[in-house]
Amino acid sequence: MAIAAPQPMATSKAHTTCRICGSTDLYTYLNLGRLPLPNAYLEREQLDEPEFKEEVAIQLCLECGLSQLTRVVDPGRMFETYLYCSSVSAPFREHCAELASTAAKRVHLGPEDTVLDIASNDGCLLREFRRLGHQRVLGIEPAKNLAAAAEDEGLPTINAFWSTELAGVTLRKYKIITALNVLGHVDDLHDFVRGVSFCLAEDGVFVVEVPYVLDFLEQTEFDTAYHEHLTYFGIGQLARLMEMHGLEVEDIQYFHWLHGGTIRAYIGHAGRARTAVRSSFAVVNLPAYQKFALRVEHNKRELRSLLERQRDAGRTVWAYGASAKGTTLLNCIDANSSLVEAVIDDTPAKQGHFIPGAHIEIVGGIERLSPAVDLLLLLAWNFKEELMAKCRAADYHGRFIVPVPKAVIV
Ligand code: JHZ
Repeated sequence: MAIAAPQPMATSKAHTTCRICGSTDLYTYLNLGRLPLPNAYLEREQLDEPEFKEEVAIQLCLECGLSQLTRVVDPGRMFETYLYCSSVSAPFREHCAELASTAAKRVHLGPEDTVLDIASNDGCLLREFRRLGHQRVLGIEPAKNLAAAAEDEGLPTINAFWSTELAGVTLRKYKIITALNVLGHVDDLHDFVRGVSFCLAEDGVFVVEVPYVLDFLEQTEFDTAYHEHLTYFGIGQLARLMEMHGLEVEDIQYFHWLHGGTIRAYIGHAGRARTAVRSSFAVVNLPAYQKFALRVEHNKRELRSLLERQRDAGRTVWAYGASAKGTTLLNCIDANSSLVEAVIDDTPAKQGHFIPGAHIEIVGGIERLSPAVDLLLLLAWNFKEELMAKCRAADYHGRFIVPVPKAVIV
């Protein structure tokens, strides 16, 4: 099922108020410069064409402590075709299986109940609800290619961006609504959450997962800053957003290994839970943000010089995992194929394309890993155990460069 896309906005616009509390008291603490869109992988014929680039800078709300980008790129441009397939990563598939069973038990999901997944990607999570025997599932996914792939698999998917307006169209109450790695991508958070509040059954649960801003700062995960990630959440900011729409964070879980540190919130209609996580006033500690920015600059320089040393010593460096954060990382250190010759990625749709800005080719999956490679830069460092195990199984005897929290060879 397809629904008309929202009116396209100008290519990008400045964001000058806090996305949650509306304050104009904002302080920019990180500026990574003008970067290309992280998932806009290029065809060979596009390599000579000018590329769209925009500033990636993060500002802190001095009122409520929210971190957000200074500029918003047109979402149609970023998400209507999307090559990132959640199902490629085995650890993420397992995570979805656990989430489905935990959420189903929490609300005693019955055969008549429907599960709604917002930004359902290729159906990675809904597939797990089906496996548990819950037939009634519905995905909302703005990328045409991903919505079509899920539909082909028999997972009903509306090809649209989530909004209060869409919530009115779908006109149902859902016992479980899930939103994994999407809240941070949304410009109008209030519209998004209002729509959820409208569609959530009285005894239902809204399960949200977002990368955790504390890990972003403490682990210097600057590469996870890119145009898609408009907002960087802490628990207080998430709780405050929900409270503004009659919802309440009932429980929080933390997954240290997922995307560099992820929080999962179980949210219900306000007043239901015996204990709830309340938002509190943020203590904004500016020096901590300033030190983070200094560490970012230092780590970028260190990684660049580490790669230069390998090149000068005649060693061959490839990368593994054409992740969105890989695009940020490579562009932040001005890398091209003279520093990193090629990238491997097991996502068929990414293979044969080139990394935006850096123009390094994604040559294929793990089977393409050449025996001549001395070092592999892990651009998906969040899956380092999985990737290293795959390389060993493929008889790789070289070493690995882990770029975050600081560049090391292991
Ligand atoms: P991965 C994505 O970011 C995109 P990315 C998005 N914007 C978001 O919010 C975050 O996730 C949270 C490949 N791979 O998951 C698959 C293999 O080839 O770290 C991916 O291309 N083989 C929605 O893109 C990439 O690595 C494997 O065995 O930074 C991983 O990208 C595994 C495990 C991964 O997210």
